[in-house]
Amino acid sequence: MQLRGGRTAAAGRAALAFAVLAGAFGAAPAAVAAPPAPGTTAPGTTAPTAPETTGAADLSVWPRPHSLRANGAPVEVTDEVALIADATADAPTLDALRALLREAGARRFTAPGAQVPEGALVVRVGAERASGDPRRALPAGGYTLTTGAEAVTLTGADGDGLFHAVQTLRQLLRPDGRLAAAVVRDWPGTAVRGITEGFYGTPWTHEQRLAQLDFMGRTKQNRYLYAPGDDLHRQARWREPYPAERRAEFRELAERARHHHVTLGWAVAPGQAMCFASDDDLRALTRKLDAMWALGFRAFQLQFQDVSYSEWHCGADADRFGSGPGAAARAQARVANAVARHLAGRHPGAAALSLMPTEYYEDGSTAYRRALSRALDPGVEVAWTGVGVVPRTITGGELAEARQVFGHPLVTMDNYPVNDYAPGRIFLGPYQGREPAVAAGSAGLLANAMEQPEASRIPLFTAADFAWNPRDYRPQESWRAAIADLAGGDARRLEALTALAGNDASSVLGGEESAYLRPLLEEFWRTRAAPRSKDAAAAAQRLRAAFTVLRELPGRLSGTPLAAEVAPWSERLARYGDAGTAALDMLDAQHAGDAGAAWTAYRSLSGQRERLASARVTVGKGVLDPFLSRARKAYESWAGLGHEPPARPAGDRALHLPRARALHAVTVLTDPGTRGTVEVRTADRGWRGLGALSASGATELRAGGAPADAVRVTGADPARVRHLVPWFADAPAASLELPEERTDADIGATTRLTVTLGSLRPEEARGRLTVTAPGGVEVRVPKEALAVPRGTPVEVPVEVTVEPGTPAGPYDVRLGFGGVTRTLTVHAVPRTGGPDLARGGRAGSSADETPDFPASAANDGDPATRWSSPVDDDAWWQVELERPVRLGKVALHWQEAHPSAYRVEVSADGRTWRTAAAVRDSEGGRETVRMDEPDVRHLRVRGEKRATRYGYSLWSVEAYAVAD
Ligand SMILES: [Ca+2]
Repeated sequence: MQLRGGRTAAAGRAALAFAVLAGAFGAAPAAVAAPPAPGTTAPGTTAPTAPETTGAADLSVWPRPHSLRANGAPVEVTDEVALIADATADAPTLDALRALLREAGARRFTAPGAQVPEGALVVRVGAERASGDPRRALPAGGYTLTTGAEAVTLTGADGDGLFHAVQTLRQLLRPDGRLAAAVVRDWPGTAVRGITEGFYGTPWTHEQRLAQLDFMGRTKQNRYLYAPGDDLHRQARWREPYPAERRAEFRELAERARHHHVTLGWAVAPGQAMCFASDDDLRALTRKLDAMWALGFRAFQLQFQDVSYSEWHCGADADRFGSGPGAAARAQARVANAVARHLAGRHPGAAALSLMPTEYYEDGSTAYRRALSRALDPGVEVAWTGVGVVPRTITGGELAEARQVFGHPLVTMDNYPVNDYAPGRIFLGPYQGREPAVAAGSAGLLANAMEQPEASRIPLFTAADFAWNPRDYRPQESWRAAIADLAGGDARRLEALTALAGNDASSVLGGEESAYLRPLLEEFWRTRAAPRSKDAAAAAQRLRAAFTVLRELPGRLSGTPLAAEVAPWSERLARYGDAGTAALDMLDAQHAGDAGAAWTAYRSLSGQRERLASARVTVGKGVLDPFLSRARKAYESWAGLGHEPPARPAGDRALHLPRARALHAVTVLTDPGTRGTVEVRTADRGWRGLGALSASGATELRAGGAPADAVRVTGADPARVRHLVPWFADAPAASLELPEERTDADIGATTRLTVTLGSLRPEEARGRLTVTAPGGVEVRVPKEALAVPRGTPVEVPVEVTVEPGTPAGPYDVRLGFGGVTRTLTVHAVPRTGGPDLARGGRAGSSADETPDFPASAANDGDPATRWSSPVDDDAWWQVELERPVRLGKVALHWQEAHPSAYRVEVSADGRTWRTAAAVRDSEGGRETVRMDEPDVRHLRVRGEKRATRYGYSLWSVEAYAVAD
């Protein structure tokens, strides 16, 4: 599905060639309308959205059945089993059933016609008895299955249905060998459902294709469209027969497909080497299709994605069809119609032919689409991919519109999880974002697979689940089941696959990357402020376990076919697991005060991150690297690297201070094993030794607070001295940060904010958060002494209450901790209330961008309308209120086009204005501006500077009076 501009011969049209391929599809959408289960209404119309799974919580069947309920005690499979089958079930279905019963303990089967022994389990297999009411009949592929009371009964609408029944029965087999007792009534919600092998890249091997058919049988899929992007025998060299070896493989593939009730489809893209008007070329094409039929293909698709509208491959085409999109459509229709007639005459059992049009992903009606709709025979199906090549969502409305535009049944060829357009990515998230109507309204639904066949099974399993039962589809549950299916019952592999899929889950369809890790990481950081707590230990333990799974990923997957195809991703995740573990070791060592171990882990982490930077594949984007970065920053803060003065470029390793300062401690980080001495220079005694370097590489020496003007390391190779960090005793021991320097606070109410404390010394900072507040303002902070770990900021809640009766205006509150103080300016403002006064006012503006965005749209109460100004820094919007008010609050909702600076002006008469508030550094969005302005009849929002290249745009402006 790659965008491969340089590789196609098409010159005229932008050469978008996508290997998005569909097969031909037999049943019309009406054929999948579900019958009512006994006692319920028709699921297609008013069925409940949840499946009927009464008492069946422990029954796990995928794809999710339309109706499933528990039926009492499990069924023992006896030594001898009487298997009574009519002619509906084919040999592979019965073989699969016998194998399953043997696995459950059956040793022999009662011979046909012989007496059934007393107590033997009876298994009946046959066609559903015709019902008098056709609405109660199962659709094609439907089945019922009853296990319980010493009997197992499988009925099918047809042979496909019985095959599906056996797939369900297999999932009722319990670990103890008994069969869970259940009553199932089930049918496919999409008549044709399956996969496309259509990616550019190394096509799957024959063995991989066979295994994929096994998977498809298990998951009740019934269409495999063969359409590899790199198979020339279905593209430029379509006239040539496949080599004998390939033909033999196809025969075997077709045999396996029949075994699994899968229809094998073949897609051909002849457009780059064909004269559309030529009868000879048409005959060559039908000869090739006959040859593919003989090999066992039963469905065909013609692909014209890469056809040029301005270039023909023979003069006859130009004479016959002309040029342009309509001509291309007529030429394609001629070929498709001839092929469809040939198939109908020669191979009446063939599935309906489908055509992949040149405009397969566009929106709406076009000249090409109209011409194709008119010229194409009614029975030919048209393929599309939704609106967009890889659409985030496909809605029933979009499908209905496309079906109307094309005028033919639509085959939805979904470009998920195909990854050939996204180097370095595998898409392992669940299928999602497609409305159930897309399945029900398509003649077929095919998911385009990735180059990695085994890994593809995670998303393909979920797509099969959706196609089978779209209304009850739950992506996350289906996804977990898909991963479990691939793990095949191995718990360690399941854990590994969950991690692999979890860190490769995002795509155009949505899906959150590393969703399982995010809460672990959040909890880890949240609990770190109290590192010795039980919560912190548990959070760290959980995160370490998750990193261990990542480290062990390649090992845990080894020995599976999956291991090789996902090796680049699993190895990269293993490296992240190593790096994550090093990060945890580092943070642990910090808590333990082990500077040497922390420094060693930091170096190790740095090396691992350098190796991670060079990889070509992407995993855990937005989660794993940010964690490592944050851990790294935490160490650098802990070790003081954030305030390390710059080193001199060469020579001795020394630090000269601009003036003598009281020195609290010195941290020196060197390559481990470096020998040397740390010295400080004092005014009275000159250089004196502070201590020897630690062999660990991390040396932390207390300096006693004596004034020093230089620090150096002697006796060591300067290149091995990595960091030289002084900690001063004449600066505050802690930091105190306010969220903002000022805050509005309602008079008579309490305002809550959070301050952040940090230690600026190589040790814990302890003390009380102190407050000095003026009269009328009460500030509450934690009473107890606070301990702020070295290198770990701690957030502390602060409550500010402005007492009733306090005059409006600014009040300075001083907060102190560890020798540092900060001033918080509390703007006491009167409380506001009552209705939005702007709502009833008359709006005006300096100018409106267009009549579609009038000034009145900013006070119309409609959140979807907005005022927009021309591009002008000084543009303004205003409103005349119904009567004068004492204005207390203006609430603005800016669109993306907002000012970076503006003023709120007020006026009593609309002529003389005064500034009520000036806003600097506006970030747009929703902003509240407080004031206390009497006698306001007119209110104006006046821009000063635009934040974007557009004008200003306001969704709404609200005005509130001061409350009494
Ligand atoms: Ca509005």
